[in-house]
Amino acid sequence: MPFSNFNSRNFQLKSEFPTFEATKKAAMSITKHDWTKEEILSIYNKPMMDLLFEAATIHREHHDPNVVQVSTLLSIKTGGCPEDCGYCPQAARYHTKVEGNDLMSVSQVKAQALRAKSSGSSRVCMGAAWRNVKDGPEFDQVLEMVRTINKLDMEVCCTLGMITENQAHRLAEAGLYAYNHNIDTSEEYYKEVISTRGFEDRLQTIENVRKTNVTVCSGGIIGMGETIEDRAGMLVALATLSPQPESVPINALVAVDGTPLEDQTPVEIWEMIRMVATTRIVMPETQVRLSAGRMNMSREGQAMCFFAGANSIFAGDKLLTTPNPDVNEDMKMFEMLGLIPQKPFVKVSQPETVEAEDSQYQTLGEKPRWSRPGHTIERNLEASGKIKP
Ligand code: SAM
Ligand code: DTB
Ligand code: SF4
Repeated sequence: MPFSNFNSRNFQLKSEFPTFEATKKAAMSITKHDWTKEEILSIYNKPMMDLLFEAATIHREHHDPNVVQVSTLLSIKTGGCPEDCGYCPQAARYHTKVEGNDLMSVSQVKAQALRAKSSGSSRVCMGAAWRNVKDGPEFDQVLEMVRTINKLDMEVCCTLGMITENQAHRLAEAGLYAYNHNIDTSEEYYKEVISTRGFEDRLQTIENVRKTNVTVCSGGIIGMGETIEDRAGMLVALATLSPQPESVPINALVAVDGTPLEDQTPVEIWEMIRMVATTRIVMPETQVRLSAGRMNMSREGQAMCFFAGANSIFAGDKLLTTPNPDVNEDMKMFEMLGLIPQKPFVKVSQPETVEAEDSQYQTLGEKPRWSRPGHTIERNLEASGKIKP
């Protein structure tokens, strides 16, 4: 194809895009919270060199570009999840190779956290394959894990599914630093991926976390068959939250055999770079996390993501159930790029831990009515074996 015919994103019409000054002004000092889909799309679709330059400039105004926060994931309760999230290897209904495990013990978690700390992580993120948290002995055990890791002077993050306001307060009291709850994609595309819970429930959980001092970590996944408009829609939903999430993970789908999305074509690194850069521009203060999917990214690709504003990663050779680059490989990459791991509690000070016996919040044994839309998603039904293709 001759270069003169190449205009897949209509790059020739420079006046269609907001000027750099306009983008910068929007992102400077007072964080803009009224982003529209059109504004975000016009940033996402900029010529790559303009996009990179603008994102990197904004990144440098708000962060040290050579510092990257390193977090270690720990799957404290693996597999057997009742939800039908089309991307997830831990959903019980799909035929994946994930082996389910009961909740880990506090001492196992402590040992893993110490290992993570010694390998340079400042944060531990504990994930449970739950739809929502239920009050009872298992939640009490998770609270004890939070207390234990906070006492190791590491940032503690949990991702346990939907939680009530009371549960958020109990986690905060235990010393939780962050709660991860991804909106995953746009509200419109969410219905094509998950039928067992609603987008509004995700927002409600984020709102519940916001009633405490726990910071919010919420992002999503690209490469699930969504359009660029959906990616922009997801960023609108996050960037118009006030305050914006302190951390936004951008995951590239890890297509796992047996899940409904097993055949999705991997996203191009350029799409990841565009998504990271756009996230950086619309949420200048947030920690943008280059999350799942790094196994398919070259060092050069990841370096471009850091240049475009990514300033945190998950380290360790496993995410929750899927592979992630080896710690030594990441260390070499940091060395080569001159990157420094961020110390804990730089952005928000260390929360205090209140012991269980001094708690002000009681177990309420609530039975919250999280929604269950239950609409039909053909590919989810096919993958769960209810309909044979
Ligand atoms: N069960 C809880 C929940 O759904 O909130 C917490 C664990 S869940 C595995 C955490 C997040 O991991 C999901 O919201 C999703 O964004 C991400 N995730 C899960 N499977 C993934 C995959 N195959 N590729 C990329 N990201 C994935
Ligand atoms: C997030 O956004 N990505 C992480 C963390 N938050 C919990 C999880 C990625 C999971 C990838 C699939 C797996 O390993 O099971
Ligand atoms: Fe369950 Fe979370 Fe996986 Fe959905 S993403 S199936 S809720 S573990």
